[in-house]
Amino acid sequence: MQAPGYDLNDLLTRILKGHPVGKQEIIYLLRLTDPEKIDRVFSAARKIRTRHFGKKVFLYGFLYFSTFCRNDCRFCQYRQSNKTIARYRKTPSQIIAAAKEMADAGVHLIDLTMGEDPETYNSSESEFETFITMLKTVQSSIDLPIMVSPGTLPDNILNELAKAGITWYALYQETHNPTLYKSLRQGQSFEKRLAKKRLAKRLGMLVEEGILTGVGETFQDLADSIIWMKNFNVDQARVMTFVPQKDTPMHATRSRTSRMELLTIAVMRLVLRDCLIPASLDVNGLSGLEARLNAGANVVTSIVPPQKGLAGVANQSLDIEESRRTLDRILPVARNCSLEPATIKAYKTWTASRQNALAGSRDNEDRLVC
Ligand code: SAM
Ligand code: MD0
Ligand code: SF4
Repeated sequence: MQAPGYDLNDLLTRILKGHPVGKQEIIYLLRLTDPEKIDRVFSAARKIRTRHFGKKVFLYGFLYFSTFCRNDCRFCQYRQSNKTIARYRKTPSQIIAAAKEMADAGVHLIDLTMGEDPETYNSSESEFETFITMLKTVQSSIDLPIMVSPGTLPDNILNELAKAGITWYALYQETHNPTLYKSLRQGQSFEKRLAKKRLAKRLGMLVEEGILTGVGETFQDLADSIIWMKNFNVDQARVMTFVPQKDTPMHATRSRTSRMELLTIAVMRLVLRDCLIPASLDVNGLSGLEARLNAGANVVTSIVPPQKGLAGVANQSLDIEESRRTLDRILPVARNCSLEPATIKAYKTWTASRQNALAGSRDNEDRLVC
């Protein structure tokens, strides 16, 4: 179906005044192709970012500590059927050393990510205890908020993480179209993945949602995802361009520029407003950072220290050993976009007030139910 036409200036003026953005309007914005019009969308997105975050940008250190995985996502190089890739599992002391190094360099958060490592997922519950002990040790050695991206943890383990004070749970749906999801995350339940996010939120954790572009989604699918994120009230909303991986079922998929990712970042900013939105270094490395920040992102993610044998996700090695995913290289780019790193205190204040608001709305819901 053809989306209705709108007057772009009128639409952006209404959005800047705080009017909610409807699905057809989202689709209209996502379909824009005229570079001059797209620039106007980016400019409106930056205005909304400035309203909520001023000139401050947040910086996330990324630590992919085990690249073993029991799953078979068709888009991912770490899928278990890929026997050609070199994998690693970092020891707790290696993880702590890398986390400390990034904390000392000045990041605001450490994102601890793993595949659904069979050593943790397919054995007894005590293996999750090893994972939790590692998290607690990192927590006590760095005094920064922690994000975990460990896949679909059992409910009781998620509960333990919340009790331990882990701030963020990241679990990306990739798409909110159940049919497309089924073809991407083969053999994994769409509903179960959503339910984990609901549980994390009920437990008081902040939740990051994420989608991919270039995997066969329609404009309608992208709009549905953005609306899903709005209704869920996600705390951080990510979009990344799919990077085709050799030796995977999607290796021959046409590789895309980041145009759709950039426009989606901007539209997310217009719709989700005070949500955190990452500019990931994982897709196009340092050279893709400026465009993502200028589209309205306010967090730089996938900052990885060199010489530790650590990998990225969408790109296994891009810019890591060349020390191009470090603060020394990132901050000049951010400053070029008129952005300055926030203080650690400002980041902690943001996460704490978001968690307090979440607790407040939960109390209200409980009262309504009673
Ligand atoms: N194993 C955990 C999971 O899947 O939830 C944690 C890893 S998760 C942070 C990896 C994310 O990177 C995926 O959810 C997907 O959004 C993204 N990703 C994976 N392969 C990609 C690719 N080839 N191109 C772009 N993004 C990719
Ligand atoms: C990133 N490579 O920030 C990481 C990853 C996982 N929470 C994040 C996709 O781009
Ligand atoms: Fe495993 Fe995560 Fe990759 Fe899927 S996206 S194959 S769950 S590491």
